[in-house]
Amino acid sequence: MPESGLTPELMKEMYYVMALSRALDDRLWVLNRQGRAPTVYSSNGHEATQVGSAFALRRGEDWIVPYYRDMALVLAWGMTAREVMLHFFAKAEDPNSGGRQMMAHWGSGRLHVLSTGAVVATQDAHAAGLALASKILKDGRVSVCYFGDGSTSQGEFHEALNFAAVHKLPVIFFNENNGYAISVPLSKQTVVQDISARAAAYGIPGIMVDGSDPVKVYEVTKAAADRARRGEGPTLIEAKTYRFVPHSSEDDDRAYRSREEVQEHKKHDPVITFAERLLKDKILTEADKKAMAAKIKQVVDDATTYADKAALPDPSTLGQYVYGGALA
Ligand SMILES: Cc1ncc(C[n+]2csc(CCOP(=O)(O)OP(=O)(O)O)c2C)c(N)n1
Repeated sequence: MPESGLTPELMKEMYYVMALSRALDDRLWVLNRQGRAPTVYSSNGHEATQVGSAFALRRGEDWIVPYYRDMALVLAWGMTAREVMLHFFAKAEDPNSGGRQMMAHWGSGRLHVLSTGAVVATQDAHAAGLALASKILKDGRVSVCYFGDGSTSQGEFHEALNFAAVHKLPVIFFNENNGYAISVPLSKQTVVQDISARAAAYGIPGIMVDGSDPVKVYEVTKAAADRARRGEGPTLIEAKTYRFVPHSSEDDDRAYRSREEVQEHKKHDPVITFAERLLKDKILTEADKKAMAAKIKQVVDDATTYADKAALPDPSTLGQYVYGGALA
């Protein structure tokens, strides 16, 4: 067992969440193409990055500040498949926003998921603010915000890192670097190709990690969370990852990246490679894997049927939750 405390049981659970997220994601694309679900934003390809980091934190107790790419993250954090589907169908029972927010804009008071802002990088400043509150309240919580590589060109990214570093706030800035901001490659965003290098400008650690390996992601996140809880301040983590599908269901990625490039990355598909590793290490058996796949199919079917049949928000409630009235 690694020093970080990652047990075989937890690794199995990690794999289950990664595979569940992928299956839900696949279903969402089908529903979208059938005209039944609006826009899909995928965590497809980012599962190891998101699940590995979530498992290293106090799930449901610390704060996460996600962005639209983070379905596997919120599933690992405790959101159910039904809740995810209710959100994508914009139903009244959706715990994220009661069907009011854009698709994949997560939020849960119950689980300590800060409501997602659609303007990229604003979540970095929100996370610094949450961490300032934790420091004042001495509640021992760490705030972790997640964001793409493109968003680091925004001023808020730099402002948040600087403020958090100056005040030694218990926050982790977690970059999911998939090399693109929709059609814009990282090389057109910045000449510095490693986002983690930017940490030096703010005097905080910048850690780069292979985002296709959930165990490595777990370990660096755990170290950053321990450092934050010791009062030593923020860490910038950069997980190198890749999205296997277009930016969203409204995008056609054939316009800006070759099929060969996508296929090359798929050789390191984290859902497949992690299963292979667990089988090789005898943490998972073929029978376990088969049983998990059957359970996942049943969970995804149940979530789809449940959300499909659920009621739409009552138009008379339109003004609720705009400036107050916490959701679940
Ligand atoms: C300030 C701002 N500019 C533009 C947009 C439109 N937009 C939404 S997602 C996105 C791409 C962001 O890419 P990146 O941060 O790399 O994350 P990824 O989607 O690749 O995970 C853009 C430009 C926005 N939401 N906010």
